[in-house]
This record gives sequence, structure tokens and C-alpha cells, in this order.
Amino acid sequence: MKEELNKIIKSAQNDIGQAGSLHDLMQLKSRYTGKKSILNSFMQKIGTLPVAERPAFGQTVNQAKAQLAELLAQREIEIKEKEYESNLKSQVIDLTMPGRKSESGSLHPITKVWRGIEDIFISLGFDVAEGPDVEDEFHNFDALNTPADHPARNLSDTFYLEDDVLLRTQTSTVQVRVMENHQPPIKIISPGSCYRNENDASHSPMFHQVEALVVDEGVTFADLRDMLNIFVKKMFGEDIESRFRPHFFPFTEPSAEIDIICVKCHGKGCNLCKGSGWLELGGAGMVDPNVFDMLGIDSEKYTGYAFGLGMDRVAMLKYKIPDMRLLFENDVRFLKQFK
Ligand code: 2NL
Repeated sequence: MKEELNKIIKSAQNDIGQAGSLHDLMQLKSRYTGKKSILNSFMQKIGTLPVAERPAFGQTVNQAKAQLAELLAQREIEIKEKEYESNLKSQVIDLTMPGRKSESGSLHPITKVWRGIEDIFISLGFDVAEGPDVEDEFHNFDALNTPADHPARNLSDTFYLEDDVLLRTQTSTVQVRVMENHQPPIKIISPGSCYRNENDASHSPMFHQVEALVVDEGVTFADLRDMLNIFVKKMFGEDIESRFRPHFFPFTEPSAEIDIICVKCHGKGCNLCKGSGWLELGGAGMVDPNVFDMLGIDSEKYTGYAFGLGMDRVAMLKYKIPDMRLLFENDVRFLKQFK
């Protein structure tokens, strides 16, 4: 048996020395020293020896096992070193090669306008308020004095998700939520995404609006007119005048639409302003006392003004973008121009 054992150790030494890969080595490891290995089978045969020879033979087998384990470990290090060397040789990196050009992104024009508008109103003492895009009819319509039979509540303009669950059509919803929870003085803007079922060169089903709301004792239409004038000049330039045209909104009385002098022709008349010299920017008015009454604000004590502007429209005017759909297609050839 001893002779047999020596033979096996010799052949194991030989095999291990010739193993060329880690995979080969693992196979040898299990063949010679694993649970079902040849060496283990010797241990099992120990019982066939005379009792006196058993301890010495057991020791010999264990020594052989230890010796092979040592050889395997050594060979593993050798193979790993060899693989590392050959990897270094095959994966040569040319440090003199020019790098690949990586394109950097840029802020979306609407993001720029959004941030610019926030900066202007913050500098004028406004807080920025946000709220959910998914709303109910109370916050989107009822609280804004928009009765159930008003055309704006038509199913075809408003995206309803379920009965009494809809995508907000304007960010007034946020201001309604602020008035529900706070007493005046209130001086906030609410920028955000809004949704209406319309889609053409000047309307997108998802668009961006900013509304402003100021409520306090003694707030007047003159304050509204003044604030809008300040905003327009900060946003579009000192030479850009604005004007109010009488209008109707259910939530304000009196109401007006806001125009600015055409940013392209400065009032002479061109294709952008369709010859009129003016561009429509949004709407404004004094908050209807009915709105205050519904939200627990004393309409005898307080007055307020509100206005709403389309931020996409502001971006189109500021950057001379002819079609609103360009803002939402995310064509890099378009977006690249706003670096
Ligand atoms: C437009 C018109 C407007 C308001 C929005 C408002 C909000 C409250 C109460 C009263 Cl909580 N009014 N918002 C008022 C007038 C006009 O937006 O054309 N927006 C793009």
C-alpha cells in the first residue's frame, strides 16, 4: 500500500506541475485531496492493515495530503502570476491615443425660464409653493368659482383619471391649498406642470404655468398692474412695455389679459405678433370674493390679486422658438442650442 501511495504522490506532483490553468488545478485538487479523492480512499482502506501499522500509515497519508495541498497552493500563485503577466501583455493601453469626445448636456430652455422666473419673484418677496399634479374637482374648479356647467370643466379639455380625480389644468390648485391652510398675508408663486387636452403648434397637452397670488389688507388692482410691469421688464428687458385688456375669468373680478410689446418687432408689427405689435402673455385679475369665502378667508377684510403665465410661451418668446412641440420632442439638435 505504501508503494501505491508513493506512486500516486509522484503522479500528483507531476500533474500539479503541469497544470496550465486555474480550472485544471481545481480539478486536480478535487481528484487528489477532495472528499472523494484517491488519498481519502486510502484512509478508508486503513482498516485492512495490521493494527500495529495503522497509526504510522495514517500519518503518512496525512503528510501526503498536506504536501499536496502546499504544492497546489504554490502552483495556484504561479498560474495567477502568469495570467496577470499575459493579460498585461495582451491588453496594452496606448496612453498617447486621443480621448473620445464626450458631449455635455445643458439645461432645458423651460428649466432656464422656470428658474429665472423663480429668481425674479423671490427677489420681489414671493415664496415658491408646489403641490400635486393629480387633483380633485374641488381644488381645480369648485374652489376657483368655476361652476359645474362651466365649459372649462368639459371632459374634452380636462384629463380625468377617475370620477373626481383629474390632472390639474392650472397651478391655481396649489394656491387654493395654501389659502385653505394659511391666513393672509400670502405672497406666493406656484410654478409647475399642467395638463389640458389640446395639441398644436402653440398648445401642448402637458405645459408649464406659473401663477402668482398676493392676499392682504388693502391689495389693489394698481398693485397688480405694478407688479406685472416690474416682472415683464426684469424678464424681457427694460424696453418691453405691457398692457391689460379687459377679459373674464370665473376666479377673478375684474379680470384682464396681459400683453407685452412684441419682442421681435418692438411694436411695429411682424409675423410673430401677426401685425398687431403685441403678444399675449397670460391672464390676471383681483381674486373673486367667492373664492375667499369658500376657503375661509375673510373677504370683507382682505383683497388679493392673481395672475397666470404660460412658462412655455415665455420660453418661446425669449428664445424665439416657433413651435411649442419643439420644446417636448427632446431632439438634441434643438436642445444643443441652449448651452
Ligand atoms: C392664464 C390665466 C389666471 C389666475 C390665473 C387665480 C388663482 C387663484 C384665485 C384667482 Cl387661487 N385667480 N389665478 C387668475 C387670473 C388668471 O391665469 O391665462 N394663465 C395662463
